[in-house]
Amino acid sequence: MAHSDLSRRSLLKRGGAALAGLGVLRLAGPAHAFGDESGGEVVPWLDRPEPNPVPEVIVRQLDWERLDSWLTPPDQFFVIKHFDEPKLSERDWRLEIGGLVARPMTLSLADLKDRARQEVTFTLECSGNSAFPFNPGLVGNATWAGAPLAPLLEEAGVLEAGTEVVFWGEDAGEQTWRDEITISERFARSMSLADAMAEENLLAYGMNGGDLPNLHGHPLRLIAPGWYGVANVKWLTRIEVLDRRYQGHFMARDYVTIREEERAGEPFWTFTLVGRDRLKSAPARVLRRGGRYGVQGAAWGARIAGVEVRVDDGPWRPATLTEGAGEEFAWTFWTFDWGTPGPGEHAVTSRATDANGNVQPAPDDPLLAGKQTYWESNGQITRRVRLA
Ligand SMILES: Nc1nc2c(c(=O)[nH]1)N[C@H]1C(S)=C(S)[C@@H](COP(=O)(O)O)O[C@H]1N2
Ligand SMILES: [Mo]
Repeated sequence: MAHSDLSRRSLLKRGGAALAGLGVLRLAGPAHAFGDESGGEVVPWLDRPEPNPVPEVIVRQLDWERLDSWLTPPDQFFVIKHFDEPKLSERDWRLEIGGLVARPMTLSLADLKDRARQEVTFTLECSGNSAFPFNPGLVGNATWAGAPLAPLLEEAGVLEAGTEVVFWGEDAGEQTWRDEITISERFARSMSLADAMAEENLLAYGMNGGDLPNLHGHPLRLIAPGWYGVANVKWLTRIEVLDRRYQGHFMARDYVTIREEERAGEPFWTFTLVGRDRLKSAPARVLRRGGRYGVQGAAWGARIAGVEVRVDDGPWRPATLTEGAGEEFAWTFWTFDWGTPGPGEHAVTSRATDANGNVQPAPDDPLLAGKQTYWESNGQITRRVRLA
């Protein structure tokens, strides 16, 4: 028996999503990404990113001071890879859909491109972004194009026992478990069947109007809007339906948030999967135009209702939302009129509020202060600048 109620619901919703997708397609361009606050001279931050100690994992990062287009060009889009990247030939590559399905499938890239094409503009953030002084730029925004995942799972006919969907990459590397087992493990992540069936999930072969570049998962990756980067499996070759959680390295060891909480006056430790995006913002750069200063930045991780900026220990003052305001999955750019502050060194902090009234936490918020692992570091970001 198939999950027919899930199927019907996602069929109903899909038509609307496809239309909405057309509405959000924008062309990359340096023009007015931040409204009419654009232009002027960048005043560099005093705090410079530290040298990247893991260049084989963090291959590329966003340079905030150069941020001038709402869609991030692929050659400026951050790259994270845990293993050597595979080079897959489009001709020989196949996607398998198997496990607890009535009709296992093998699809070529042409098969996928023959299906209805759907687009979504989604800001991808690595959950480790800004956790260290060397990685402030693990975030980018792109319009992804591909075949929606839900109809494929419907066609494969997920059996009643199927509850979890695993996405396998072709890349693999050595992992040691319990100090005793050393094996070659493929990159893989899973999510619940209900999460996998979300109408916005894509088997993506396109990025910003072009093909998916190799470092971003060519020829096919999962795009799961609203989920941290790690869920968006690159170099996808197999989708498998299981009747239990998948517990590979990137589900059960890495990308697990360990947090100390206090319950009844006692320390209490929790271990949770790094899953959905968290509300976040960052000041991108300070601009001087004539004698006036402005701060530009971005906010993402939820539908953004507002952004405020604080200079030094001053009051929080509202910024103006510009490009992307109202988007569900893409970042919103904002701009803050700083006026004519005096010369000297200043600290600039931003905080975002989402459509449900949640506020981006301060770094000393208990939720963040008790966190022992570095993933999901969505605390407010402070940058320092010296004005002439
Ligand atoms: N197959 C595979 N998929 C992967 C990864 C990987 O190492 N291998 N890294 C994940 C992580 S942790 C992130 S943050 C994103 C980064 O996507 P990008 O390199 O396209 O920006 O890819 C995810 N998908
Ligand atoms: Mo990541």
